[in-house]
Amino acid sequence: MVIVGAGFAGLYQLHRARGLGLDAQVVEAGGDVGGTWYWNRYPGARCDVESMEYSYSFDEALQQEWEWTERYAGQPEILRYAGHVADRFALRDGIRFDTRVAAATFDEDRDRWVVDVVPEPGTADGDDALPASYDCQFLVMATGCLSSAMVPAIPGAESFTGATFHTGRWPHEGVDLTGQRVGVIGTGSSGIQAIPLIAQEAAELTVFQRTAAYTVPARNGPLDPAEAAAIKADYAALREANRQMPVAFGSRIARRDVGALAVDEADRQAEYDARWERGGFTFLGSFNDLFLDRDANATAADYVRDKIRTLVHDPEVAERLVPDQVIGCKRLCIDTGYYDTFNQPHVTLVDVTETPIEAITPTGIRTTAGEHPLDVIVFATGFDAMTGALLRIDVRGRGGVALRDAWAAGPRTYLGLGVAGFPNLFTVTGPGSPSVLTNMIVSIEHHVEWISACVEHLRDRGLRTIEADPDAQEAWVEHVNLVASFTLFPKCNSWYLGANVPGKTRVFMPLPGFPEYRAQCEDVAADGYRGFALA
Ligand code: N01
Repeated sequence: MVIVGAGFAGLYQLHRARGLGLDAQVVEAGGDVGGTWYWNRYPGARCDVESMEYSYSFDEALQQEWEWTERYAGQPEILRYAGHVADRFALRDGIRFDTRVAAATFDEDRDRWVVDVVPEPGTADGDDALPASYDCQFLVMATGCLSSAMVPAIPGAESFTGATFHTGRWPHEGVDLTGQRVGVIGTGSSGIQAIPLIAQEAAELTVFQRTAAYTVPARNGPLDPAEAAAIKADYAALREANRQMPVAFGSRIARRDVGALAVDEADRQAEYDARWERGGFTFLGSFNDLFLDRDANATAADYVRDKIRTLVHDPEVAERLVPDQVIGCKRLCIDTGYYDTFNQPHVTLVDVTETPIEAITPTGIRTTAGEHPLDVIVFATGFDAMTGALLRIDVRGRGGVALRDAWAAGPRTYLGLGVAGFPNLFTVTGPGSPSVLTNMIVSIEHHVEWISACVEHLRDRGLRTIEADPDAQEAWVEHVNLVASFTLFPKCNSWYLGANVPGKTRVFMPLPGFPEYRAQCEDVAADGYRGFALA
């Protein structure tokens, strides 16, 4: 088995593959394990799922021994955790670092994949003794949903004489922004986490905002040891309760099972107040129809808009920060001190919808309203999500068909796990599975366990290949679209739809609802892998 990526998906897949006695090799572009947490080292990078829930559940001793220090773990701590897992399960010798998978070709005569690798640009040229390609029966794409960083094509970018950084490719040694004039483009989760900390260092900070985002306070702080101990006393119960949640986390603060408009104004306000004070995603669990009903959703959106007007002192700046789309349609952001940052005299907000960016010049960014002189530009402009990392690899299935061509009109998978015409290729948290709408580690564990059981099933029966049936795949794509159409998710230009990448076909990629999905996957497996051809 070749596994592409040594993030949380690749690490666990390697562990399970070895448990099955497979000869498994991970190929990783980064210099160490950790995936998204290896690359995203920007100031303030922190998980938006609480640390006691954003961690592996597959090993009781592991979850008992690891001690998280904060309610929401920061990037360095999560990276340490990934390293600990790699060491504890002796995984490092199965991982080839600083190496990128360039191509993967299915050899139909032998029913095997040939995986070509190249040294990651910017790293040492690689060890000549190591193979330039791997030959394998199973290919697992553990490539991550948000790993293909996107820098917008802005005219003149190459002329800028200062430094530029993307949040998702932040230098390991850090960046000293003290006394610098810094411009940040982008106000999604990454920008919203980085901006308050960049403001602490920079002499001047200019934030270029295209779409105002909704953000709620994280209320991060030290993890209460008593709370951690109580969870550890029956960790399995919390894990299973989370698997019953549509988003696979947050079961400790249950969603209120009533519609937002079924209660009176005072009750509604009290619910939002309580969850705003508690902090985090539970805000969107205030009522059971916030993702389903526009009017219900508007009550939550209005609540946050009012908060922004209270928190930001300058009314004009506040209005620019007030979002107008459905709340939760783009992923809700979780912040520490974001709105207060705009009360500081050295911080300027530029709305690039009102005054679009015309060009990057040698000395700054020029909008239609004038030039903003800058020493540093930070791109917090996100990722070619869900398909970007897969399609960057030249994957060719039966008949030499390229995955890029098969997905020209948007990604098509069966269960988000298999692709018709690409036998024995598995996608971990692929498009068409709940993935980014859930706690990623829960989804990763589920997929890795499903894939591992599937491989065992084939081996036990002397079978060589498994391949999604084209009809089952089409029915699955329709199912995902149908489920999404009942929600408010497709109602705005989000990266869930690919709307942030110019020219990308707009298809809603993740499937809302983890428990139903999990049941469907189990049912498919129990029914002899219904919808797959086994040979
Ligand atoms: O990326 P984004 P991100 N000119 O795509 C703007 C996860 N994550 O890295 O909205 C000007 O959300 C773009 O504007 P618009 C999480 O799942 C989690 O912040 O497209 N602006 C937007 O404001 C998250 O959702 C955590 O109009 C341009 C921003 O750049 C996902 O990663 C932390 C532009 C991109 O926002 C991605 O988050 C960080 C242009 N040409 C990330 N192009 C936590 O766990 C883009 N933008 C907390």
